[in-house]
Amino acid sequence: MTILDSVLLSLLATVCILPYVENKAHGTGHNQVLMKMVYELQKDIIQDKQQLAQLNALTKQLKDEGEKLTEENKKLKEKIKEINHLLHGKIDSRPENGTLHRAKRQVSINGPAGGAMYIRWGRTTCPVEAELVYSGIAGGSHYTHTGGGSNILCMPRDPQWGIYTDGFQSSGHFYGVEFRTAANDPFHKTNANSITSLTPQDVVCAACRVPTRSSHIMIPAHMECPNSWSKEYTGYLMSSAYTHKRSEYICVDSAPEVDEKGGDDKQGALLYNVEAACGSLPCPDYISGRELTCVVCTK
Ligand SMILES: [Ca+2]
Repeated sequence: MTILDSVLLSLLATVCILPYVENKAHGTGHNQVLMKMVYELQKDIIQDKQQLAQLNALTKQLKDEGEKLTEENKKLKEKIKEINHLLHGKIDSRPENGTLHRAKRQVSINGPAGGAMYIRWGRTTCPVEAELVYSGIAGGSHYTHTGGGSNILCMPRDPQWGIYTDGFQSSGHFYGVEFRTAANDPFHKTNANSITSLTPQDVVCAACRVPTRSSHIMIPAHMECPNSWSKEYTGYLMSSAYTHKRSEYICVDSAPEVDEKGGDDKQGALLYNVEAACGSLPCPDYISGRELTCVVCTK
């Protein structure tokens, strides 16, 4: 018997049975009324008990479902933790881990990774939208040597040496680059400290990066970029002399700077303007003897 049952029975005794005992002299009719009241109360008690049992069952069901959900939630959290752990493990175990972390760090410092890269020959600065990676002086193979690299490199001014043996032991020699312009010199002298001839000035250079664009192209014989491309700089095509040894063609800025200490004639790699020569080149669109232009574009 529950507490509720006890309370109800006590109430029944107080309200119904005791008055019945006290008043039984009043006759059978009154007795029947009292019995009916007791019957009704018993019916109510039974109904209440049934409802209570239903409520208890429902409460238990809800509790069980709640516990089940908590358990599933816990398992789900553990699974997510496990996946995160695996992902980090995979990234960390990749061989280029160091590069990745450096790239991530770079992204947080300089914005998105990537960006177009080019060398601006003849200048130590980059155009407005580009950032300077480093500036230096051009270097390549001696104009009389048959071997060595044909490309021209932008050399930092402060070399960092590894293990070395002073004196020449190897057959690979590397030189600075000088201008060799002639009467046909097409360059502006606005950045050239009032000199009249670029010969025999050293050629400076700047490594430039455009963080907001990812492609770059040097277009020979053009001074404008295609639609939707951005012009980085225009200039003139230069290379070694045809009587010398081969080197690559580079686009030298139309208003080159001169290096303060670069005015002496020291030979080395030499750069000449490149003139169009008719034949396989489609003339008369190309005109024989004209200095070829160039433009560097990014997108
Ligand atoms: Ca010419």
